[in-house]
Amino acid sequence: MGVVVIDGSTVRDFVSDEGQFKKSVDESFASLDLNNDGVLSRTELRKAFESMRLLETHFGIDVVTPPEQLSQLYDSIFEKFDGDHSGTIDLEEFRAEMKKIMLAIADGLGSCPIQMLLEDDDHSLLKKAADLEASKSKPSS
Ligand SMILES: [Ca+2]
Repeated sequence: MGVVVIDGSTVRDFVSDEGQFKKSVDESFASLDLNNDGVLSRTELRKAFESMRLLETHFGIDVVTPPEQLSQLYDSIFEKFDGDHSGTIDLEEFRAEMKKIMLAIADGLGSCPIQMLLEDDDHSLLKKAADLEASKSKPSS
């Protein structure tokens, strides 16, 4: 485990680096598409958000949300992603919505840095954002 510090600009830089962001989002999509049919189902999306711990925790602080309310939340998230109401989420829909979510997180963070505790095997987008910033702040040779 390690601790990274990120703020709004960390996340914003990550999103605006289009090639890197697309690659990261595509990787997430592939890892979330459990049955490899090229789209995300309701269940797959829910698993995704559970693993990102975006809803259960508010930036590292555990918040207990009643299961019923959580289900409603996941439903409304799914509807948001599923722009054409096809009942599944394709890669384009996923890219577009992840971008919005990351920018919303950036807005929420503003210029107040937060510390995130990360597992070694953490592949979340916020972790990738932090990695990107870390790689940029190293002196280039
Ligand atoms: Ca699938």
